[in-house]
Amino acid sequence: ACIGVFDSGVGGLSVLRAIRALLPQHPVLYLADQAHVPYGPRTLEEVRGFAEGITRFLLAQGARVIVVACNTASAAALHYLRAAFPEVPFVGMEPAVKPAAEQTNSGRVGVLATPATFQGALYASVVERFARHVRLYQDTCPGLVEAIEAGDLEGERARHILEQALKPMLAEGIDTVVLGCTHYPFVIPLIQEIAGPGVRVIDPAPAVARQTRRVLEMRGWLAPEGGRAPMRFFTSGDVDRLQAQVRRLLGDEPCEVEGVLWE
Ligand code: DGN
Repeated sequence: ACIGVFDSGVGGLSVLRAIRALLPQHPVLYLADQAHVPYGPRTLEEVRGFAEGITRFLLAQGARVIVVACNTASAAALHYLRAAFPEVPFVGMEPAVKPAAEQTNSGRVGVLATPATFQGALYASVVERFARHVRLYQDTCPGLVEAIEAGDLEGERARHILEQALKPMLAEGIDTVVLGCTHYPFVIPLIQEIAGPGVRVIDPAPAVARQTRRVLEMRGWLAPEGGRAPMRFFTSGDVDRLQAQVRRLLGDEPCEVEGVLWE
């Protein structure tokens, strides 16, 4: 079965990378909604509208499972998508507070995500579940998604944003950082450098890939292992730009990008 993956931009490539490592035999469609990036500051209704149009497009292209590889879109639209497309299995993102709560020694955990993710009901339910076990420190890292979209993975801009976000949390004694935005795994080296070797950084992508595998298995859609199925990339923005971004972020995977518009 073909797996459809989408994000506002290149963040979902961190999830795609993990899906590719676990399920190389499954074809993948990846859509970056770069005409509308960043999603973080938008209203929930707006993001819901984008997510619905993208899902329709990916299904029309042959996707059977949809991975919402964006915390913001998951927070805004996952319930809505499941109701709108009841026959389609969706895999979504949620800030990985659970593994953080299990692993922290200091009981203090930093969470980096977009404003929309922090405002959503999904995050509120996570906080409620774990508030008794851990103290959570939040930051929205304004500008970091844009910096990563621009390819700034270790420059001054990204470093400054991350220092502003992490220093106050580190002063409070966090020993674990949860990446609640799929763009952020691309700056893990920088986060680790600022936070120091004693701080654990949690990238949820491998868990999302395992969940995707479970969903395929449950439906009887898991393809036998062997071979590498093709991938197709789409953007609502600039085709050459996404092509260069995929090359830079994913390395050796061959990649052809197509432009796309949807209702
Ligand atoms: N990559 C996205 C997320 O995980 O929240 C969205 C980032 C954005 O568009 N602001």
